[in-house]
Amino acid sequence: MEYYLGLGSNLGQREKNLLSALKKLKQFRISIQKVSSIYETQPFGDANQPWYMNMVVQVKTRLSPDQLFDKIKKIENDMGRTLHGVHHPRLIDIDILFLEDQVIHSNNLRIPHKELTYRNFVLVPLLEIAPDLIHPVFKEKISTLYKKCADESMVRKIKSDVSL
Ligand code: PH2
Ligand code: MG
Ligand code: MG
Repeated sequence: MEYYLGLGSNLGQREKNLLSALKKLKQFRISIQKVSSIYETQPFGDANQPWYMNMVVQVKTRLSPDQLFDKIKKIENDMGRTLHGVHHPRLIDIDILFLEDQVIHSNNLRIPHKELTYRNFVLVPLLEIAPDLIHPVFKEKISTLYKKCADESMVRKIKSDVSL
């Protein structure tokens, strides 16, 4: 199954944290197919926290959404993330953005990610690797959703050609 994941870090060595998370995903035999550039991004929501590094990746795995979510929590905990509040600064945050054209609402999972269409820090990197991906709820391409997005927070490319 093909997923898109969003990664973010705003504590410690942010770029390194993103890369270690990718490594750990691979260790769980989650195959990384496409990676965006790394972007430095203004905090969305609570402004009173450090700026983030964000990126998105396309991965392939046989894991179900619940199984993948479980691995993601393991990676986040492993990497020393202790606080799970919504807007706490974090060493690493990995969010499931899409699973193909599926729409899933369960207790701990909501796919597509509920807030992705409001957020430049997700849409800009997604635009880079999946401009024509159609959001299964809004039935619009990422490129269209980005044009319609009212978010004015800053996103700037820090590093392209991220090697795996
Ligand atoms: N994650 C949040 C809240 N705000 N802002 C940026 N720029 N990047 C993030 O990854 C981010 C955020 C909650 O997960
Ligand atoms: Mg998040
Ligand atoms: Mg999260």
